[in-house]
Amino acid sequence: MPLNLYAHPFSSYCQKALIALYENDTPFEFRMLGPDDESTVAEWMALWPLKRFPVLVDGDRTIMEASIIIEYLGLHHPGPVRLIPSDADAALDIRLMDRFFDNYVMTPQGKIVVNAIRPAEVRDAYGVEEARAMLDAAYRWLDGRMAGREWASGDSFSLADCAAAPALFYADWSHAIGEEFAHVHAYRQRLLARPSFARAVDEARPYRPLFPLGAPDRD
Ligand SMILES: N[C@@H](CCC(=O)N[C@@H](CS)C(=O)NCC(=O)O)C(=O)O
Repeated sequence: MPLNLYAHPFSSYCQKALIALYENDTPFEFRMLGPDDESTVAEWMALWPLKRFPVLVDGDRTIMEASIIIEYLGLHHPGPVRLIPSDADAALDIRLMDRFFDNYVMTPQGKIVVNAIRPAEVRDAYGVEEARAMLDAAYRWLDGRMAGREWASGDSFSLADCAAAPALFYADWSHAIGEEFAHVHAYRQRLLARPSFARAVDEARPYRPLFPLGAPDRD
């Protein structure tokens, strides 16, 4: 039975999981969550009533949360690219960076985007200011961290980079990474050049008009 991924190509968390699948050429079926796919949407809502995607189904197992999907793939469908090393200490730092990108980059950037699609009377200007401040702090810290590094943790591409790629991609659209953060810009470019993420970005291009803040005319 093939792996089934309930996802949308333009979703940042789905791209995070897709990068892991593409890194290892893992076969799977893409279950599109879109307005024209009502029965797939109904299946997904039954699987995960919290209504968040991606969701991976492997036989009788349902796996939620992009990080856990990547951990699961490493355990049950491993390929040549190990995104989480067996060395526990090295894995700890990778998980820290994964949390960093989810909590301090993806989350505040999502707040800015969600605020833009709310009705004007319930917009949260204060929350958006907080999100922008968090992103600036995250960019500053990451810039120091990335000095002299190729990837977010250790010497090779990992779970942390799967999280970083869509997080920095969309964060730069929502709240531009300052020019002074040269190491973050260089890292974002390296992520864009990684074939697994380049593929995810290409597959999502047709959906750019959906970006609530207006997608810039660049990657
Ligand atoms: N913590 C979840 C977050 C997943 C998430 O928020 N996904 C977004 C799409 S990028 C979503 O489901 N949005 C639907 C909604 O907010 O209603 C993960 O890591 O997978």
